[in-house]
Amino acid sequence: MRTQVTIIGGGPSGLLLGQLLHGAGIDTVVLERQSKAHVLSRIRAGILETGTVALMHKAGVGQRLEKECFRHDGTVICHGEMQFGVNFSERAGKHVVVYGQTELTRDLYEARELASAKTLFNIENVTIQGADTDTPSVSYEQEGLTHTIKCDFIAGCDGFHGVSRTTIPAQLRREYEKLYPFGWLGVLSETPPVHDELIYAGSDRGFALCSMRNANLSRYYIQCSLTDQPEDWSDTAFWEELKRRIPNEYADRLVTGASIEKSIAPLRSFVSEPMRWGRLFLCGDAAHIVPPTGAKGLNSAMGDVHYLFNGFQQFYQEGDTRGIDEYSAKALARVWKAERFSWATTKLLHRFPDDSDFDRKMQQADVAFLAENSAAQTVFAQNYVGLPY
Ligand code: RFL
Ligand code: PHB
Repeated sequence: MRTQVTIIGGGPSGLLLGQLLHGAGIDTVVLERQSKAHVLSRIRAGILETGTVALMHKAGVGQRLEKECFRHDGTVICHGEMQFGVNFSERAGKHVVVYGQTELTRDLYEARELASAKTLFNIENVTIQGADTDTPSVSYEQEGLTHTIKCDFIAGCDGFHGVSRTTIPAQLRREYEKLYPFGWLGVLSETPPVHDELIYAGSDRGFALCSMRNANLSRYYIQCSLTDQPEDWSDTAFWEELKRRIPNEYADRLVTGASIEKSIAPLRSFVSEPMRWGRLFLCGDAAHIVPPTGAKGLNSAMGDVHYLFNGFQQFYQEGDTRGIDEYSAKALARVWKAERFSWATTKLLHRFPDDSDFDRKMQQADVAFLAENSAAQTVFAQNYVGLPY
């Protein structure tokens, strides 16, 4: 088989890149290790920057999003009983929208099918050959048979645990990592959200986040120990702990119900540089991970897609390699700022087990400063709505 761009990974990065390339008349094959049902059952990000929404429109897949998303002009931040709002529209001139990653992924799969673009599911043992030559290829196994795709370029959109990053020789790669001493326990429930904006809450018992998917679907998170398992937390225990971490005003009106999904995610900051080796380009979680506190994971992945698509388009339409040559540096410049914001917001609101009394006072002073200072709120809002591409 032959294609122009082989895309490894059928998550949001691979699918959006594929759709944009299709629109530009560039042929792709997407290789996905899981089944489509499995990919669509993963509950992940919920907040989209306006840049991400614009990319969905550019790819021609923005109609349902436009109709069903919820516009958020600000968020609530709390510490104990202290709370304040940060208004994104006033401070940064932009808003964000609530639209689940699951829905975005579903829209992209539908569009890919409509376009009759090739996606292979349940494929195994993907390997990349000749990435540093002019004749790269990708091999994979399906139903016991090995197949090879020859191509011009390979987009490694296969997430943190994929094969693309580690195909780059270790001596050419530099990895930066920070592990956090806690995770997030997330619950999805068919209950109305407690508030019409997200609530980011720091407390002496640890962090909590009240988020949502729609008027009758709520997403809540609490900081938990890395040794906890989802089964350790009954629904009742989860709701009780959440209520203890948010101001009484919200705890009193929280509507609880049975969880329909419950999972724990560890928190990690990670960047692998560079994001290119020859004709292999890393994109999204394959190259970088953030703790979810700033809602930057999916949105940073989409930023990469923007730069990579422009590079490929310039190459195929104008024979100009400048875009692909600059891809890694441009994507990393934006990624590191999202890393900084996610790390800073995590530090601002979580309870770190080793924190001294002094560290706790510093954290409280940071939150108080943000509550009182309009310049600090502007900086927060500009980062939250997404830095320009
Ligand atoms: P994905 O979504 O991980 O997609 C990668 C795809 O590649 C496939 N794959 C392979 N396919 C073929 N061969 C291989 N060898 C392969 N190895 C892997 C995988 O099956 C998968 O389908 O990466 P992508 O597209 O870059 O998208 C990034 C986003 O998914 C990610 O940044 C966010 O979801 C991060 N994230 C969150 N971000 C937020 O902004 N808010 C959140 O609340 C939030 N929650 C989360 C998250 C990530 C999580 N992970 C990765 C464990 C919760 C979790 C649990
Ligand atoms: C979510 O709704 O899943 C969500 C929202 C905001 C975040 C993280 C997760 O910062």
